[in-house]
Amino acid sequence: MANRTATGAGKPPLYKIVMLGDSGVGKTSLVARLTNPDRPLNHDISATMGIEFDTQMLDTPHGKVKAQIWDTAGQERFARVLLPTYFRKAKGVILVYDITNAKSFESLSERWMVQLNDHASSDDLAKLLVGNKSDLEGSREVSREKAQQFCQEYGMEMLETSAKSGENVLKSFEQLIGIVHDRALAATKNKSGIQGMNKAVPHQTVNLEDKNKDANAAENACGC
Ligand SMILES: Nc1nc2c(ncn2[C@@H]2O[C@H](COP(=O)(O)OP(=O)(O)OP(=O)(O)O)[C@@H](O)[C@H]2O)c(=O)[nH]1
Ligand SMILES: [Mg+2]
Repeated sequence: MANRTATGAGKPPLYKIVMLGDSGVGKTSLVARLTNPDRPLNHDISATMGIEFDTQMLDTPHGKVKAQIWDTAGQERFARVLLPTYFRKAKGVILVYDITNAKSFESLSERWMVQLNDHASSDDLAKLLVGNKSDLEGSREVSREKAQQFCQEYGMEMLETSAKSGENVLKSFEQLIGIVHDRALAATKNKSGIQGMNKAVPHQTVNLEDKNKDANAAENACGC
């Protein structure tokens, strides 16, 4: 969701991004670390049952933007009915797995990418893969290589994070929102380019028998 012009001065643009992944991978913990960096990780956190969202100002190479981060429920019984709402007007998605839980990684292709393709127009959606719980290296079940293969297959970047230590948490959100913002800027540019062309070439009827007029029209039409 971008409810402001991406290039306009004044209020920063607002984009909706969605956290997806199995229950327990750490989606809520990642959002909590982002929004309250100094608060210690809560191990007794309860499963998300519906939708929670937070907004957070983030820096991108092209200025500040506001992210509206939708933290979703990983548990199937909560997630199923809410999926269309999760994806509605979303501009970016963070796909989260737990590096110590192979099943949570398999779920990405078996479950979450399927849902994403069913409910979202995938071309519009910027995606980032996040392997969370990097502080638990000793219990790792998912290698970086495996995750990188997934990224190549689906065309996205990846980062490993720890909601416990804070490693790469801000970087992940900034990286995704940077892609989202760049796309919005490019779309705005294209739009104004097309409008500019339309202005340069107002509706006109070309008399094909008049060779001079014909040449002028062709010159105008190419926009050069
Ligand atoms: N060691 C470690 N534990 C983590 C990390 N991130 C989350 N946890 C723990 O993992 C458990 C689940 O975290 P949540 O943030 O509730 O997971 P979730 O993905 O939001 O789960 P649902 O809301 O059920 O979809 C909690 O006990 C967290 O404290 C991390 O980076 N490292
Ligand atoms: Mg949660």
